[in-house]
Amino acid sequence: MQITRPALISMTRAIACATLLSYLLAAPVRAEEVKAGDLVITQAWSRATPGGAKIGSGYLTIENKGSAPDRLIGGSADIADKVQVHEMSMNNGVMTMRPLDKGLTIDPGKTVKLAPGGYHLMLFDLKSPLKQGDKLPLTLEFEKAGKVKLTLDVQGVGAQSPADVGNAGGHMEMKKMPGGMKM
Ligand SMILES: [Cu+2]
Repeated sequence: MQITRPALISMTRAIACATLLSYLLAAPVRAEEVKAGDLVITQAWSRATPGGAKIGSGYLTIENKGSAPDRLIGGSADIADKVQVHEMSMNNGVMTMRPLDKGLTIDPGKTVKLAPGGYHLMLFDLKSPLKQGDKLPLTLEFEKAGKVKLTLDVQGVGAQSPADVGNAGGHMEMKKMPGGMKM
C-alpha cells in the first residue's frame, strides 16, 4: 500500500488494520501463489499414498497472463525418480491415462487445472510414502517460463481438492529458480 498523504496515515492505517483483520478472520484457506514469468500457479497439492504405493500424483492450477502460449513439459522431485505430465480420460467406460509427450499447453489468457480425473502430475518410484500434512518440494519445467519451484500440500488419501486441507495458512516457500537449477 502506498501512502502519499501524511494526514491520512492514521485513518488509512486503521482501515488497513480492520481490513486485514476481517480478511484474516473470514479468509478460508488461501493457496500460495507462485509467479513465473507470465504464469501464476496456485492450489498445488497432492494426495497421501497408501502403504507401499510407489506412485504419487500432483495437482495444480496454472494461469497464463501473458500473450503467448507456454507448455508444461515435465518436472522433477527429490522424492521421486521421475515426474511426468499425464492426462486421464474415460475410454469406453475405462479410465486410462497417458503421458503428454509434447507437454500441456497453457494458452494466453487461459487457466489450466490439473485435478483428479483429468490432467495431473505423476510421480514415479517414490522413495518414501507421501503423508498427509507433508509439504512436498517439486520443480516444474515449462518451455518458456523454465524451471519453477513449488511445494505440494499433501492431503488425505481420498482428497478430491486442495480445499480438503486440514491446517490452514501454512507459509510455503515457493520461488522461481532464476536461471538453471542449483541443488
Ligand atoms: Cu498418471
